[in-house]
Amino acid sequence: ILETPYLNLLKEIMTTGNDRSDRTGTGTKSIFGAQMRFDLQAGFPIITTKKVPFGLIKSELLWFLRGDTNIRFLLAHHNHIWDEWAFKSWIESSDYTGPDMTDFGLRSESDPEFKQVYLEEKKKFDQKILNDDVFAKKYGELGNVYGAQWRHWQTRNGKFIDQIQNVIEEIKNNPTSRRLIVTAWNPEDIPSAALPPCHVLFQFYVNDNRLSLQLYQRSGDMFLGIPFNIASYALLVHLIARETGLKVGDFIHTLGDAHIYHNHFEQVQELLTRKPYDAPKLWLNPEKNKIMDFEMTDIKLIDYKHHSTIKAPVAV
Ligand code: UFP
Repeated sequence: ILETPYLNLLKEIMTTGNDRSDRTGTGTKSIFGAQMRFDLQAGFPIITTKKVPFGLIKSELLWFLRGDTNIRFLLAHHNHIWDEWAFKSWIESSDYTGPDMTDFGLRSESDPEFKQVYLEEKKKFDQKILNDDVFAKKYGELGNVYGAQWRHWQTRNGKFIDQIQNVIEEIKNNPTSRRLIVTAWNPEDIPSAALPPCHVLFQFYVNDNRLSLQLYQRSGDMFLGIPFNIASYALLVHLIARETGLKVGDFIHTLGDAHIYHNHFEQVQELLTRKPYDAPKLWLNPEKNKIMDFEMTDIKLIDYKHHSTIKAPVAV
């Protein structure tokens, strides 16, 4: 069963994790330094013991790979995972004249009346991003997030580095290289980043015509974030393998602080009572060979059998 390393790591953290306070004030059980390995030949490692929304994973990864840092593309694909960051800069701007939205995240959790007002404002914001070019340019932009660091990392002399293009070239021309690295961690940008990159750096390795990838993730929310991250990077390996003419190898997921939030304990226990299904297979449109040509409909999961969704609060 492909997801066994994930289930085992959940168990390990529940039984041996350190009780720790954290930035969000929620509290976690956490361990430092953990690794999961998934053989991508054996299937696609999306978690089956709960439903993981693969559509959101696809559109987010395509967005990163386009070097896009504006939420408009995501909204056009009904993906709202990055909205709050853009919305925050809008409500803090002098152009915003609507109701007070200070601390909208926390307040909408504890105050149902405020939540309605917030959802209304958020909807208006999303519509405006989609329909108004000037507004989208000004307030849909997230700045130096993954797409920017991967595809147009700015250098001291004002030039740009396309790490993805470079690594693809290197994989093709110099497959035994030990320098096949893409980094999202740009120390210069960290102080101003709303959320410093969680997936910090990844490295490729080619052996026997198979492409493997190891990711270093500094911080992992084991219940909510990690199932997304696993599927996203597994998909990335498949896409880069397609463009470089290789088969897929392993995805190795290395974690710094691997944690389970206190308010996810019950959900984790529930998940661990479930029997995993066989992993699905990934289908990529055989007519496409370049990552930039892939669209949503060119990527599909075949036979994704899964248990039902388990809801859990997001720590912000
Ligand atoms: N987190 C993930 N995966 C991600 C992502 C965030 O697990 O892709 F963007 C979680 C990890 C942590 C929180 O619980 O979000 C980020 O908080 P911090 O910056 O304090 O580590």
